[in-house]
Amino acid sequence: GGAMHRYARRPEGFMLGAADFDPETWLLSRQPLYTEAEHHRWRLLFDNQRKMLPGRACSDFLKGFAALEGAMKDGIPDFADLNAVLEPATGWRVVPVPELIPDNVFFWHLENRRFPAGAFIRGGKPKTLKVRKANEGAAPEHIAYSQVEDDLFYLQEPDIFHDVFGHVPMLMDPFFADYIAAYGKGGRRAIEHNRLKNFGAIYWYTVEFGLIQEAEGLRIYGAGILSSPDETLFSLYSDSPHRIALNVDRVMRTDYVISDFQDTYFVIDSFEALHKATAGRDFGPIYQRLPAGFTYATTALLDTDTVVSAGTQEYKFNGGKG
Ligand code: HBI
Ligand code: FE
Repeated sequence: GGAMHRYARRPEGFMLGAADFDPETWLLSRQPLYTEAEHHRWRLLFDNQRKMLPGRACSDFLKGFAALEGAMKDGIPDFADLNAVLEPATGWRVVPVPELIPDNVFFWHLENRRFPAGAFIRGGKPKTLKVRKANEGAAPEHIAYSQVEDDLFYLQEPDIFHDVFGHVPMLMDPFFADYIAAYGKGGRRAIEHNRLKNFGAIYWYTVEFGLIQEAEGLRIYGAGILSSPDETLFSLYSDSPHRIALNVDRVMRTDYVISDFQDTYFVIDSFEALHKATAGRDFGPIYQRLPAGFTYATTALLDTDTVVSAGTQEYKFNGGKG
């Protein structure tokens, strides 16, 4: 069927048979055997991104990362090793899927504390490594921001590096673990109300691209940022994007950028507050009032926004991808 066709499309590593894929749950019964080249690609990504974390990732990410690092540093992780650490901490497990899975299946796994992680690793060449080296230790105003297609460090779609390095450390945090499970539960209702796009924007601007204000300064918790060295710098240091205090109702009305740096980042004060703002809240009445689709552009600043820093939008107006 269609699913098997998509599954068979993966070039490397997927030497599994049809019996290893469940079309109901979209789960692979096991991870594929990875080639040495794939393990090498992981180590390249891992060693580079690990150096980006101190002073930039939020304290809860660093705590979760420290607990998991032993299972992640020597190549593509075995999910059994990750789960041996993760499951006792928050009841979550990482489970392998062949690629992007349908929304309803994705939400159902989250609700049941299973994080579906792409079992494949991205391709591409590390061709902007030179630019990245020059950026290391450079003052914020001298950092070169660019996104290059076919770059190993540029995320094309959620692969194992994004899903595991970016998402799993935060699942070690009890409040955040509850937040994502609650998000999965809310997904079903969003689909029933035909407001999935609006609901998806919450995930996008928190789980994927969220910033948090800590006592020491602005820090990152979003997995989309923390699995990208370039956006790690851009999100914290660039003058271009807006940084706005998170307001869930506002976020649900806001468009987002899929394949380049964000034009706006939303900032939270704590994961407890984030959990409170969403969990247990009945979005039904809000959905009734929400227009289908988005009201606000990615670059919008509203009178009602609590602005952390207003951006120049220079990156956007220069055409984005460098
Ligand atoms: N599938 N594997 C995978 N990973 C995701 O992040 C994902 C998905 N399917 C749907 C989906 N995300 C969206 O529903 C959410 O981003 C809102
Ligand atoms: Fe993600």
